[in-house]
Amino acid sequence: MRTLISAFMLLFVALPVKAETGHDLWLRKHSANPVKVVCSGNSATLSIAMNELQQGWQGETGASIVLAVKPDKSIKGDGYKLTASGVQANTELGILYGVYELLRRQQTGPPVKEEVSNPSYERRVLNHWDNLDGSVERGYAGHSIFWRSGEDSLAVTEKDKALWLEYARANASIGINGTVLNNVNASPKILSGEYLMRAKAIAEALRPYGIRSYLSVKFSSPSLLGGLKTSDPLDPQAIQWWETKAKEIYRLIPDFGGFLVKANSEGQPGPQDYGRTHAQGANMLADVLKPYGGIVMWRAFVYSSEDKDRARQAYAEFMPLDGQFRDNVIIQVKNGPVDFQPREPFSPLFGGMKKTSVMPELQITQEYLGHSFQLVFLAPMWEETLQSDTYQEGPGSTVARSTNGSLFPQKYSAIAGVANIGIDANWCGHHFAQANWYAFGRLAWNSGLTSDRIADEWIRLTFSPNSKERPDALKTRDWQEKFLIPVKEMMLQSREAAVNYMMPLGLHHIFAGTHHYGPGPWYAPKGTRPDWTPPYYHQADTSGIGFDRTRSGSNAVSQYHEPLASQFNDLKTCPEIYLLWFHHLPWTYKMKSGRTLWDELCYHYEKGVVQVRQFQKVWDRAEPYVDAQRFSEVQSRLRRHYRDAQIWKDACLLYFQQFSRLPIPYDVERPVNDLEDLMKIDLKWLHHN
Ligand code: GCW
Repeated sequence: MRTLISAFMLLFVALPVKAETGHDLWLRKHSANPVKVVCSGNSATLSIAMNELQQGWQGETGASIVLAVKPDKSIKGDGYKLTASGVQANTELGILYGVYELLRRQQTGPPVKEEVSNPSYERRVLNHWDNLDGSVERGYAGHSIFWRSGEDSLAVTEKDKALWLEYARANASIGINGTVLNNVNASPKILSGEYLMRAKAIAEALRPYGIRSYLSVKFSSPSLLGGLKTSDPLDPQAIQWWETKAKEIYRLIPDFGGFLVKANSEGQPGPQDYGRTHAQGANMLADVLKPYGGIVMWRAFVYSSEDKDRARQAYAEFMPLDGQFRDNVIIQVKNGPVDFQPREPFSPLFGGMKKTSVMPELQITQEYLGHSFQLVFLAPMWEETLQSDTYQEGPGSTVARSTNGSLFPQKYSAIAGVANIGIDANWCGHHFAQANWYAFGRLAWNSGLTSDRIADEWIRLTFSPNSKERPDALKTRDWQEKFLIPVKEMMLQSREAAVNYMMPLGLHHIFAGTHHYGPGPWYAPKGTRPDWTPPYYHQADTSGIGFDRTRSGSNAVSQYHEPLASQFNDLKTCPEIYLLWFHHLPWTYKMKSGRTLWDELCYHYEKGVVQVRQFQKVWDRAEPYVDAQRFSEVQSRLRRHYRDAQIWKDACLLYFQQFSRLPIPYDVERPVNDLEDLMKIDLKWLHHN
């Protein structure tokens, strides 16, 4: 008998977990228990809500759930109330969000009490940097899900529609309610009749899930597409061109959200080409969209090669315009003052403007954080930004509160994330990159969520064993101890690990070439704009390293409110994580640890590499709990991740050592690559990617 039992148990343990491509994201199918759903209305959105409950109910068999669209003062916007009997909301979309939360709770705990959940930001928008030929700028998960090249580029197929529905469902399940369908480096063609027809088809697929469509527009479209002599925002004909265009768009897409504009930035046209300000340009478009309830998300990502500090420029240019923007304009600001680096202090434009709505732009796609080759969970980075105190209205004026309408009345509040989505089977290239899409949605809904909670939910939803396939034990303690806890810990450490092996202690933008993947602190080909080369940012020489942004340097510190300005300015109080962002220091500068700056740098690079090596072990140990396909795909990427972390460390230490002229501490592992070789391959990184 005993042999029989052990043979039987062996069978269970050896049973392979069914291969998964990752396409189901955090919405993997589970066999549902029967449930009775009573709903107070009838619409496409409510049908989805009912259907989701019936397909996914994990609660008590035969339970009865009431979905009630009924006003309640404690519920705001598309928020919802969960009660013992079901979901209540002011809007149908609120019901749908409540249903997704209910189902999520059934899989992840904690149990549902009577509770209200309201969104932190009213507009929770993905930005797709998708080009009309199907390529995706800074996309690492295959081609666009919206656009393609070739003869059938504009035909809307059943396959397209099915994919857009899946995309809409995934977004709605985490509260995302808007999407910009094309790249901010916009082609004027997006506003042509044929492309608008395709946008209409996409908008129709997304609508029942509560996702509004938006478009990025090129400011010079009246001339480029309309053949007008000028696109001057004050020119009556140019204005009329936009008015006619808006009318056409709203006829096709009645709930169209509005425009996203990258103007006078990195070669894009803008109002300044006609001697007008950002406010004049944005307001013209805002007036055009106003009758339809549309908004303009106007980006503040501007910098010119003339200024000696790129980090100061967006603030310098936009602050004088505070108060001049219409109430349906929102200034869209990247989380840091430079450009989505592994770590930046928050942009001083948060907490700067008081009479203008400002929205954060986060980058979900890992342009500067290892593309889809490296496992980097970004929630800790976003949490760091959103919880940073701007001191705009005294202590407690976090970036989140200074942008979500809590500190000043704003007609609209919004947050954007640059999408990491493509047509790869698993949507995001790396299975763990799905967690970043998930985290963006969850934080946009509730900016107070912790990274720990988000990771916990995501792992349970994405990897928890299906009870039909695995014995119960694997679902509970064993699974939690051997899978959930170590994998979560790996995710939570992964961003700091990336900072360590790429750019510790406030270093930034030391990537090779234009691909922003591998290291290139040396990269400065003749004729390249200095602000597009790493030496501009690290300023390393024999006297030391770092960018002096103190009062005696570029004075970028003065753009922050007190006490931050003085804190960043003063070496004694500047947090070491931002040290070389704000200060240029000698190699022998003494750190809080008692080590020299040079030694401390070496230890950070070393630590990052060791952390990734450890991630490999965590994952290998997790093998029994993951299906073979996802296991081996992640395993193989972690191998590359480790090799590339090693390259980062060797490249940076050997390059900077030429200036520090100091030995690498002997308890740090020796570099295994030669600097000369690494410098030769820097451009080839491009071909790897
Ligand atoms: O980070 C930089 C990217 C560009 C991008 C730009 C922007 C869409 O390297 O590819 O262009 O930012 O945000 O506009």
